[in-house]
Amino acid sequence: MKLKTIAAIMLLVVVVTTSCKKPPTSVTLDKTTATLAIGKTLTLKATVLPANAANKNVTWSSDKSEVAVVENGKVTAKSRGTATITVTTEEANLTATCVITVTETDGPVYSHPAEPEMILVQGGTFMMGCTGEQGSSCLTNEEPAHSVTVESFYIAKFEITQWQWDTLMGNNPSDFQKGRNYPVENVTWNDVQQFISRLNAATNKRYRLPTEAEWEYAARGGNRSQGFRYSGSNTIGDVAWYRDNTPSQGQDGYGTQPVGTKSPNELGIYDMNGNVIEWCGDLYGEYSGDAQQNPTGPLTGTDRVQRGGSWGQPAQSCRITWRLNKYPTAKGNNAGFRLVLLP
Ligand SMILES: [Ca+2]
Repeated sequence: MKLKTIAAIMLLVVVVTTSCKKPPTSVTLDKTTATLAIGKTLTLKATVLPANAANKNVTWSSDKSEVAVVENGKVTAKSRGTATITVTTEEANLTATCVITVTETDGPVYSHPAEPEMILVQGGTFMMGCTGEQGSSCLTNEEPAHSVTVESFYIAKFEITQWQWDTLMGNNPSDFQKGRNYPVENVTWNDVQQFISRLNAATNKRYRLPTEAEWEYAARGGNRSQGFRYSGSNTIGDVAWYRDNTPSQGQDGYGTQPVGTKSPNELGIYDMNGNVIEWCGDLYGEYSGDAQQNPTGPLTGTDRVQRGGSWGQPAQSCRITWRLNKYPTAKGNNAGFRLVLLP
């Protein structure tokens, strides 16, 4: 009788203990988005509930191991791009994810995958417009050269890509849809303002188009300028996709090229000349010879400025001082943009 009682109590204890072991009901990660420079690591923390779950074991995976790998929650950035890290509970198969944006270098803290990688351009004073390295190529709207001072700013290392546009806007207006790292094109100046509004709402930052002066200062290499005719070189083919090195219509490779596939300029900025011509924020106007501080263009007018030339244009139009004016409703498969952010 006594033994039977002990056995019954032991059985009860086993039953009670077993019934306390619950399956996981949720898993969460301490981060849902993160940005990492190549080679850097980040350890994600997974929380499995309830606290007394019988089995809290989890497994980790990356959907793009070429971009980021994960082992026991430790994420290592491998190459530029975006990867989704997923944690899965061993029991019940619950999941949580974190989107990792991998950048080439450290810079501002990015919180949205559509945010471009930025390069700091230290402020300074330069001669804007037709200066000596342009020889006799200048048109009248590049004259007179005049002294301009700009504050420090960040500028996107690359033209905004089709993937960045699609991630934020949910569409891809581009004519040349050949891959995620091709620049977005076929966007009007007004379309770009919508992209910027949405990006600023999502990030609580103040991205905008570069002023024409910021664009030219950055194209010239800022305070590291070596005085090149094109952005980063006197040999255009080293730094730019333009008419003479872009395959003809009907051939493979006609149109835009992936961003960042030519050499960068003195500041590490790519494709300032060629690939897509780039919208600037300013209204278009004639230059004056007066020295200016942080100019933002004329107060009145109709057209907006485009800079840098494109894959379809000759070397003459892919010089750092060449200017074009377009209606803000104009678009074409040679025109895109990059963004600026103040520190
Ligand atoms: Ca360009």
